[in-house]
Amino acid sequence: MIHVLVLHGPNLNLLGTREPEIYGSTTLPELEAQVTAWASDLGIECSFFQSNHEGALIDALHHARERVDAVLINAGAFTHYSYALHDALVAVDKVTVEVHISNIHAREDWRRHSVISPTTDHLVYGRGLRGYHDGLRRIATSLAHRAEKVSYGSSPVEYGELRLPSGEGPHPVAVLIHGGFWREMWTLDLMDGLAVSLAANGWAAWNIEYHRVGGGGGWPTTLEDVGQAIDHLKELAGSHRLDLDNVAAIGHSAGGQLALWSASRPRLYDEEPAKEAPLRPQRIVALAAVADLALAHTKGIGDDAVEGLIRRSPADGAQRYRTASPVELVPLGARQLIVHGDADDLVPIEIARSYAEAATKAGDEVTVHEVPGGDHFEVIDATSAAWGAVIDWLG
Ligand code: CA2
Repeated sequence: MIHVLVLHGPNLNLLGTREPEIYGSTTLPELEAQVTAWASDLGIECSFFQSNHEGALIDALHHARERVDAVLINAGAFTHYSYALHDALVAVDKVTVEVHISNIHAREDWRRHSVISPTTDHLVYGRGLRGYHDGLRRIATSLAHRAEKVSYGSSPVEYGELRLPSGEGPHPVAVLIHGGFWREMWTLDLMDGLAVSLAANGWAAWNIEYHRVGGGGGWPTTLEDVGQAIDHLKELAGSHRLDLDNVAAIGHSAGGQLALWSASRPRLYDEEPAKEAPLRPQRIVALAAVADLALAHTKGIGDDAVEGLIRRSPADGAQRYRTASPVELVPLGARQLIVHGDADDLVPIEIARSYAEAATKAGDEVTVHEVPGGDHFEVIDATSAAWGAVIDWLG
């Protein structure tokens, strides 16, 4: 059993009583009950502490030092200026995930900056209360199987996390590409459960981050990052005994678009610098994927998320779709498994069905696995039957 201290900073005792448009209407005791339930599914036991006083939070951290395995902290407004909390987190030296309910990047300028982030292992923000669940999953998976963080480019977001299976290798490689409608607040932790499961099933899991919209991403940067991250496997193959003849890209939602795209890797624009032969995954798993950008755009999915990615101008809009939308790139020349819940209300299953039909017609070998009653996130739940079907297909 993993023990986690959940710390709530100033004013969070008021949760659910004011500003519901920002923080929701769940009270702190209700949140703690929900967190306890999520934790127990992840094999975690939580203790909770809330204070409006900086020193009391620091004392709680000191006290927890010998008693817990990890810390999940919403430091409230102390986040933005408490160097004392920063130092306490360094001293306690546990796996730590920082969580914020609201999108601190889309509010007052002073909320954008966290002085405790440099000490924490991961930051989750803007996901509402679900952020506490995702933070706990991050803790459970990083304690279950520590990942090696590897940069594939010069920007801080150009990195991936590599987990190797046991055994000598050479290991088949699964590239994991997270979703979140290409937007900045969604990060690679979404795929942590799948990464641990893949490594336990004999795969080297390369879970990648990339520039997202709001943080310098969008066409073509987001696509270039994914290409660069996959090509970086060539640098890692020798030292980590990777089998580059057996690479599968597994993407969820917007990451599904990126995974399908990676099998084709068309030139994005006329002046694109020539690169050595790109590494193209031989197999693709598209989970609840946005496989058709034009159709997704017409349906307005994710609050016009496609518009954010494509940043269309009348002159080059069509060209951008042609280079990025999987349905326009078929045949991809890779074997594909398309997994989609028929109750997905974020990316409707119709997108998967029409894409699979087009890819098959163009000559690709495509297997479709529909998940009865499955929603948008079931397909990235490592304990789901849908994920079991993916592991079987990978073989
Ligand atoms: O988004 C978050 O979770 C925050 O950490 C919450 C902090 C805020 O200072 C951070 O910038 C972001 C404070 C929460 C204030 O909580 C209230 C809750 C209900 C009513 C009034 C305040």
